[in-house]
Parts: sequence; structure tokens; C-alpha cells
Amino acid sequence: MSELRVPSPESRPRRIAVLASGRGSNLQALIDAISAGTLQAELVGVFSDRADAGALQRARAAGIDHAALEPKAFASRSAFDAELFARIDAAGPDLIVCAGYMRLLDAGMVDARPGRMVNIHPSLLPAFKGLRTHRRALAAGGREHGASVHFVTADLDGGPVISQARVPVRDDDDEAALAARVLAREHPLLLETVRWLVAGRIALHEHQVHLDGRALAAPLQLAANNRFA
Ligand code: NHR
Ligand code: GAR
Repeated sequence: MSELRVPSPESRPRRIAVLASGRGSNLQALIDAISAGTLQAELVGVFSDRADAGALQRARAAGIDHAALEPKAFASRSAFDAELFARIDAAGPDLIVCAGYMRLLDAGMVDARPGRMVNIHPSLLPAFKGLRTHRRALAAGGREHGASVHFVTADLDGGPVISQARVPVRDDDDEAALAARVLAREHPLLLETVRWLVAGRIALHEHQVHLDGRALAAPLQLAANNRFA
């Protein structure tokens, strides 16, 4: 058993790096909360595998360091990730947030940063790991869908789940309508989860999520008032 402790203020994850491949609305939610003073953190870099990612434009507009790496310029996935993490490490983040990052990450790089990387995934994990989650949720015919924030481990979308937000699936939903309903809950879910990480209240110990030093029995659930119930 490792000793559980509340992190000292110095070890709290104040410096955040974001990985994003797409439009960057989750990144924007972080930017807006920091500038509104409702998230005590600093964005130290935004990194992408796509030079045309909207997330990079949002970083530029907010004055945040940003970089795109071109996968085709690297001989292998591990060479790409070695350069990516060299750039990330140079920014000195305490916490790395994957927000719509669409590329598998090297297991060794992830394992070397236990408890320091989180991902927001558009499903109620462990349901619908991987891609095209909204389409698959509709095809499965369930009445509920949502989003999860989990610690990133080498096990794709299989790391310990920290928190979830649920939405109903409606009879007339298509993929776009369902994705939009989930996305509207992703932003407050990501913000509240990052707030608790920054406050040092959530941590990963021995492959389990701990809240205030105790193992969580089930993921935190985001309520309608955007607080954890
Ligand atoms: N890497 C590791 N090691 N572990 C995780 O849990 C990860 C990860 C990298 C990304 C995000 C994840 C998601 O939220 C994520 C979690 C990409 C793929 C994928 O298959 C799957 C899951 C996720 C991200 N990517 C294809 C690939 O070959 C490319 C697909 C495309 O470009 O359209 O990298 O869903
Ligand atoms: C979000 O819905 C996020 O959950 C999802 O991509 C979208 C990114 O939106 N992530 C994945 O599918 C990871 N494979 P954004 O760029 O506007 O934040």
C-alpha cells in the first residue's frame, strides 16, 4: 500500500497542456474559465497532430503557445510520440488534458506519466470505447448516453474513470443531435473535473481514482447544476 496524502500546494496540477485534433471547444471551455477566474490554472501549451485544427487557432487567439506535428514527417508512431512528448515536457505541465485528441498515444509515454494525463471521451465508459461513439450508442438502442473523463493509461479508453455526465437518448435523435447534447455537457464536466484535479482532491493511486484520499466506488456524476452529486 502506498501512503495516501493530500498533495502539497506546490504539487497541484496548475500548469496544464492540452492535446487536441479538432475544433477545440473543450479547450475553449478551459480558456474561458481561466480568463473568468473560475479555474485556477495556466495553459502552458496546446499540441496537435493536425495543422488545421481549430484548437490551434483558439490557442493562438488566446496567446497560448501551440504546435502542430505532422505524423507523416515521422518514420513511426513512437518517433512521433517521442517528439510530441519532448515538446510537451519542455512546456513543463503538471497535467496533460486530451480534449478531442484522435491519435493513439505510445504506451510507454503514457505509463511514464501516471495520474498526470486525463482524456474526455464521448461515452459512458466502459461502454463504447474508441471512435464513432454516438453512432454506436444510437445503434445499440440504449436510453442513456454521455461523456466520461478518465485517467489515460496504456489501455485505450480503459483507464480509471473519474467522472461522468449523462444525457437522455431521444427517439428522433440522429448522430449530430446526440453529439451536440453530449458536447454541451462535456464542457462543464471537463471544467469541474479539472477544478478538482487542480485543487488536489482527485488523484490516481494504484490504478484507482481517489477523492480526498479515499478510493472512489463509482465515477463522480455531474448533476444538472454542473456540480458533482
Ligand atoms: N492513448 C492511450 N495510450 N490510451 C488512451 O486511453 C488514449 C490514447 C490516445 C487517445 C482518446 C481516445 C478517445 O477519447 C485517447 C485515449 C483515438 C483513437 C484511435 O483509434 C481511439 C481512441 C481515442 C483516440 N485513433 C486512430 C489511430 O490510429 C486514428 C483515428 C482517426 O484519425 O480518425 O490513432 O476516443
Ligand atoms: C469531443 O466530443 C470529445 O469528447 C471527442 O471529440 C470531441 C472534440 O470536440 N473526443 C474523441 O472522440 C476522442 N477520440 P472539441 O474539439 O470541440 O473539444
